[in-house]
Amino acid sequence: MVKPRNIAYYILSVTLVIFPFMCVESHGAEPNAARSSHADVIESDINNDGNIDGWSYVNDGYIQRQEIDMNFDGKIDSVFMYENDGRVKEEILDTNYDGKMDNWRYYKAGEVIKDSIDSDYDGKIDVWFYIDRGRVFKMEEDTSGDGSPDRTVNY
Ligand SMILES: [Ca+2]
Ligand SMILES: [Ca+2]
Ligand SMILES: [Ca+2]
Ligand SMILES: [Ca+2]
Repeated sequence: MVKPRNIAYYILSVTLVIFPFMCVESHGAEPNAARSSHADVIESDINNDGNIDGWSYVNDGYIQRQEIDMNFDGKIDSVFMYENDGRVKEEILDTNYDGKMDNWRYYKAGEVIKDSIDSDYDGKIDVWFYIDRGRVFKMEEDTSGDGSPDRTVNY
């Protein structure tokens, strides 16, 4: 069972890993690339091993989507979608790096409002957290394994 306090850990872990990438990108990308007026992909080699591990999809000067191979195993494990103001809109993560996404986070005005997790990595979401201003107020859980929630906890 996933406990609510894990949320803080998840958010922290992502916040920590995303910043190095943003820094690398600002060094690696051409200065005008982010301001191009057409859809574009900026590739980044985050760990400088010669293999591309980050892709930023830019449209009309805005980064709309980033796909990152955080553990450099050749498989994308983190996808970030952005609002036009640069704030994250949605995150999709493969937290155990098994090649299957297992964590979907939705943001509103820069804050996570829903976190859907496949906690046993069987391909089906089994825990849903609902969050308001950093606080989990509801958890839903699929205890029967059919992919839809059958237990609700309000906090
Ligand atoms: Ca690399
Ligand atoms: Ca990976
Ligand atoms: Ca996974
Ligand atoms: Ca599951």
